[in-house]
Amino acid sequence: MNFSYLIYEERDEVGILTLNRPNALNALNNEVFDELQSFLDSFKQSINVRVLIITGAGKAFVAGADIKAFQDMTVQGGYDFSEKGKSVFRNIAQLPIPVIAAINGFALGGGLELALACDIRIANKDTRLGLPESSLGLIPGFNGTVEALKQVGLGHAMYLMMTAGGVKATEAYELGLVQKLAEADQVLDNAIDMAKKIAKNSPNALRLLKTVLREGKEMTRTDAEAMESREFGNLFDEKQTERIEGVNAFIEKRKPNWN
Ligand code: CO8
Repeated sequence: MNFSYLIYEERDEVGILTLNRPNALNALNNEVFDELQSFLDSFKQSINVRVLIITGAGKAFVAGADIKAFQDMTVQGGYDFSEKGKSVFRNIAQLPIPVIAAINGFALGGGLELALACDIRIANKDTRLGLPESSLGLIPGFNGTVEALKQVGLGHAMYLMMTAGGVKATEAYELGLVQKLAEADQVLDNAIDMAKKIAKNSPNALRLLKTVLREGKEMTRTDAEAMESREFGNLFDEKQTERIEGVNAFIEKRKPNWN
């Protein structure tokens, strides 16, 4: 597929999707969302990698939604743009393989919201992350309020959105917004190393972990516990070949072969 704003490559079992609009710090506009959705549509139909990494070209991961598009936006246009972004981010979150955000540079506004739609975040230790919408008279619109609340709690979410200036990656790490820090020029390499480590594990278990963790965070504790027991039990169905292979490989002192 030919894209104007995306570059996709595969390195063995790892897919790398790069947002490539560096002159606008990879800001998200309608065209970028359309391309992301087209990519996801074709990717979902023929996933032949185990882990997807999303990163940005140039000095930013993504510096937010395209602010220039807000000048003439209508009420309906704002709502539609918000829903469009959410739909794309939901499709990223629901991919059946792990998705790592390799935050090479600024992850602001919609950029941090994109990172929060991924499963794990690795950030350049020298960059800044934040939700600066209130400085523009806006609030987050791609699930930032919902995701930040879930991931860092009410006080930290208020702090991030009300101060608006963003935080250093080191502070974002302390808040739990990112899971790992890397030297500026090592972010992608670190993400690939992590992806390879993840790719050694059962694809079925990884898919199930996404479901149980993502759905579990929206449930009551009782329901989440029940779902975990149910899914754990289901792994002992005789058709669960990866569970059989994983356990046998351990007992036979060899590496599992998930294929
Ligand atoms: N939108 C459009 N263009 C952008 C954006 C953006 N978000 N960010 C940067 N650019 C452009 C700049 O305008 C500039 O373009 P030009 O060269 O044509 O003037 C180019 O990218 C380079 O940027 P800078 O010269 O500003 O680079 P600096 O290194 O000096 O600064 C910053 C980098 C600090 C990241 C700075 O660019 C900045 O503050 N950017 C805006 C960050 C921001 O406020 N992001 C939040 C946007 S709002 C949002 O994301 C809402 C999401 C929810 C939407 C809901 C739908 C309705």
